[in-house]
Amino acid sequence: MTTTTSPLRIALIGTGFMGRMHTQAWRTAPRFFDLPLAPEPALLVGRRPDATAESAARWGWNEHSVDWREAISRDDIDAVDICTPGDTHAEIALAALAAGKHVLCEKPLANTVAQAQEMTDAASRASGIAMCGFSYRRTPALALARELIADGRVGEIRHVRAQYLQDWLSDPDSPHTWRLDRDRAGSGALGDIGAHSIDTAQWLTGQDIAAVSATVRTFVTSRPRRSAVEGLGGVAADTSDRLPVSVDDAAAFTARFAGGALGVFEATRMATGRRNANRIEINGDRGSIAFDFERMNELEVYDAAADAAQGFRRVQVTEARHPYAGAWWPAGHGLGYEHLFTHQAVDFVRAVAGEIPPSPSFADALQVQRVLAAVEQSAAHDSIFTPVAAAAADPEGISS
Ligand code: SOE
Repeated sequence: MTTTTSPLRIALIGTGFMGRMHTQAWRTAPRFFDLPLAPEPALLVGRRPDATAESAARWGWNEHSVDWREAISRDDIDAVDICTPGDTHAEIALAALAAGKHVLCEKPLANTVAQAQEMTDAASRASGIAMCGFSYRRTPALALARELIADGRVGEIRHVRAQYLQDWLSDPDSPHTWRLDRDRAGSGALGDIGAHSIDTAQWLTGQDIAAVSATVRTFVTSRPRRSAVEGLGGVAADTSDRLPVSVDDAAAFTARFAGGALGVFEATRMATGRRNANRIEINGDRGSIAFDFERMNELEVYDAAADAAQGFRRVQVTEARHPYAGAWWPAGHGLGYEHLFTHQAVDFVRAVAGEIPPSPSFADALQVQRVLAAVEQSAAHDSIFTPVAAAAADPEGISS
């Protein structure tokens, strides 16, 4: 293993799910991969002093703060890792890039196309690198799928079928969170998980989505205030103290890809029984690939030139020659969700060192943001809905 003394001093902003996940990634990456720089967990930034101090101590950060500007103003910070809600991404990233820091920003890049554009413009002028955290790009099976598609193994792509299904909001009394507030999160299932599908689809196919036709639904329009539900001592209290939900619970859209493929997308947090089913299937004229994150170590591959009776083959993507897998366990001993973030940290460090380009770049993430905006715009006009009764009564109207 290469030993290096050159540090990459990280400031991580945000102590929620993603802050915890990125922490483990920074700590694990140099222990399993040869890296050109040594990531150092230098500064953890949170909002609440006591909780931030406790997290910093528990997770092994050298210092902590409740002011993200400290991460920007200090000369002994090289990279800023943004794990906060979407409404703060632009301000923090713009300040960090202007100060010459490298930036890793959680997805979706921003809450609006205008913010994402400003961030992308700033990244193109900056001395540091800028990367967005679409973590599923670092799933070995999806990275293998990308290699197969680039090698022409599925041929000309005709269909992209992507579903991202979760169910953590299916109970109407599950508490309100910032993810249900449009001002903070930008959108709902669409931006939170649909954005992953959009990024994965464009990255796998090498084709941008050029047009969409969409619909979105909010099934539960208010949810109990978290503090009211938890009550004193964790006892369920008052579910009648409710806050409005201002984002979508589910989104569905069809898409035309620039290269001619037809896409069908669905993102929901209300699919009972589906915990984190991030699925994608791609069909081309020479074959297909299919993936479901609930079986993340497997890729289904179909080769149309082989005997059709063989059907799809299930490839265990755990061989040393598969992307990322060689750094871990013997073949057949699978990886988990956290490994995506370790791989992301590895690739970020390599990008900082100039070994590989940052992927996804802010420009890639801006393209995702444009698709999100197009979906919302289409849904607002309900453009795919042709009333069945009206069409039957006016067949001329259908063909015109
Ligand atoms: C919540 O829906 C969430 O944590 C997303 O925000 C992540 O991006 C996804 O990987 C898992 O689900």
